[in-house]
Amino acid sequence: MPTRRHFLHFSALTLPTLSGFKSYANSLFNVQTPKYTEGGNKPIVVSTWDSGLPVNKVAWKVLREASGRALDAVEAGANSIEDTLNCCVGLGGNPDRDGRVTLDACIMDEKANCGSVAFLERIKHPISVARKLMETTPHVMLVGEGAQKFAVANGFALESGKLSDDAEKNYKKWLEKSEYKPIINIEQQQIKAKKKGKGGNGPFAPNYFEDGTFNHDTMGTIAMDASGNLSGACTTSGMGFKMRGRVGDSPIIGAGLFVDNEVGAATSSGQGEEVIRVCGTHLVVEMMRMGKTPLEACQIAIERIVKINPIKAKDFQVGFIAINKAGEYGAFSIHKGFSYSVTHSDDGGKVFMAESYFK
Ligand code: SD4
Repeated sequence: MPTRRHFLHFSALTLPTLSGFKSYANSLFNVQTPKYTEGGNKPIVVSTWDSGLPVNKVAWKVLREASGRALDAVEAGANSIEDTLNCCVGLGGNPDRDGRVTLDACIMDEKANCGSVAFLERIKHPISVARKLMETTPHVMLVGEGAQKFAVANGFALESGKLSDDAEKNYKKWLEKSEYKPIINIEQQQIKAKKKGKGGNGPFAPNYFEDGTFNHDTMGTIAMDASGNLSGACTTSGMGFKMRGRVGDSPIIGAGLFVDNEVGAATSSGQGEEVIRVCGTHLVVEMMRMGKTPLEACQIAIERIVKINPIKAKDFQVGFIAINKAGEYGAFSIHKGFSYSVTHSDDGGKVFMAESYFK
């Protein structure tokens, strides 16, 4: 069962409720677990979540051309979801606890060029700002006001900062229960608050939304083009109702995204703090360098996270996806429910359910 909320951008037009959205999503996509990875897929694009399927579709238009570049493909894919209304990517996403949407994104190409923006406000396409930074400056990362200034100086429009209707509604609902003051050892209290949807409205961000789904849904996209070159992009509004200024793994090279053109690429979604702790996607790629398949490499990285605190891991989600130079792909998550989208032909792609540590 996909548990994603990205489909709100479809539901805004056609579906009034989350349950309606879920059954709509199920009827659209054949969610399944692959028995094995398939080799030799080139070009290929893989994205986090079932909402990655339309993202892949956009990326595929670039990749299916002999001269199509993976970097252009992942940027176009990221732009497409940044343009849609959804909870977790782009300016329509859920705000921080101060009611402001702050965006994180990064991009990396086959030559280890990388660009990243974090805590960026009122700019529609953070992934393109990250690419601009990568291609026109000696820097890798810009944050906050400086990132916004750079974006505007490079022709990106400064948007109004007004919340989307969905985000406004979600924020008001969150405010009803929010506790703004930091609580020491809140994680322990969250573990005790086992009841899904109840725990976590502390100083950081709720682990779960009211409907019981995990609070995160970043778009990570990794691709290999017809020339065999790899690139990746990761874009998000981060965890909903996060502390102001909080930055997750998504804009951090080696955490939310890593590409090594000799080996493979990986990206992540989930509770960023836990991914940062183990340099998650760098770990996945290094495991592939040592000969592990993408699936095995993702599993090893998840096990590394769980091992740090197996009790705490029961209450947060992290998922990794990876591809290697042979065109194999794989994914693994801590909990059930992490879907991912794979496209390597004109057939429209497929959604798979990742295997998970907790069954
Ligand atoms: C974060 N990893 O900000 C990102 C968010 C994510 O789903 O996946 N959100 O920690």
